[in-house]
Amino acid sequence: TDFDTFIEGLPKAELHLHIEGSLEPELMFELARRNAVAIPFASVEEVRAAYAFSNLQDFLDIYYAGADVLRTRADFHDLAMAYFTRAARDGVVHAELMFDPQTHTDRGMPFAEVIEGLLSGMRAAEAQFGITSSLILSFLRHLSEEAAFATLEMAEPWLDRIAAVGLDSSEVGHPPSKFARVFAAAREKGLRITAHAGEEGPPEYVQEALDLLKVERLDHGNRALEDEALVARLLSEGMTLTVCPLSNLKLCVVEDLADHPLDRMLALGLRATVNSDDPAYFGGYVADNYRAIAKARGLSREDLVTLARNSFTGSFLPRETVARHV
Ligand code: ES4
Ligand code: ZN
Repeated sequence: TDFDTFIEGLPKAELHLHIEGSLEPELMFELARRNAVAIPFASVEEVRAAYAFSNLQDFLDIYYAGADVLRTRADFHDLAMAYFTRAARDGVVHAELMFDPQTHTDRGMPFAEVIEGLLSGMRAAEAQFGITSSLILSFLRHLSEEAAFATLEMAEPWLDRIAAVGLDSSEVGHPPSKFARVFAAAREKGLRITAHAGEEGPPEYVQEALDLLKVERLDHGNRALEDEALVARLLSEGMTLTVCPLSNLKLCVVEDLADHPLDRMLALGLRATVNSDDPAYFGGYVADNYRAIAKARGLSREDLVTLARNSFTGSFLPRETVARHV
């Protein structure tokens, strides 16, 4: 329809995308064969059937298992290129890719292989599709502060090619306060700051992300809406929220997309954006997320333009580059 064409044609930035979460079952099988890695599935259909989650942890267990087929620099290049090829069709002109180095270094992969493969895919995507991109190194919050510090140290030779640090994985029981010192160290190295907060965790975790990690944007942030004073603070700080509608549905953060708070966020004046999170696992890329939420909540074209504009203003691009996009 016209509306779908409008969504796909809107130039947009993707700010919340776990590159490991873009591993489609087809590529998973190809890499399993290429690397002679056994996977517990007989077919692509069987893999897709296993993607039924009742919460974040359910998903994470299968997501970390899937990442085991990634073994070489070429695998990470191919993973990134597969994402960009798909994202180009959705009107993505800039993407800030989160990657989880610990998922790979803990399996014995050198940090260099992971990041050089991603950087090579990012260069190829800029040449082929004109999509610009940057990297967000995400710490796994279920692991220790010490492990996060070790990861930051591994990244040292590539700091000029990493835009920001993030915080992901199992939220409840792993509050931002656990990583306050690591984030302070990252900030001192000139890295930008984001963190997942308020996906499953309480509003207090969002507050900690602001006060202790000094986040410049908030990944998810849904549960911030439970605290009026916190909403007022997010408004006054002009905080960007990277919202992921299909992720929220698949991980049961919302029961139904019809209950999703995205338009409430926009009505409050919050700088919400729409993103795909882990598109291979949650059933859609960024335009699918725009389409699904627009239909479920009756968003107008004006709302979609606002969301796309917010994706640039909330990006870690330099001001003058943002100005060219908005
Ligand atoms: C994630 Cl949806 C989500 N939440 C937290 N951590 C993650 N890692 C990959 N996807
Ligand atoms: Zn996420």
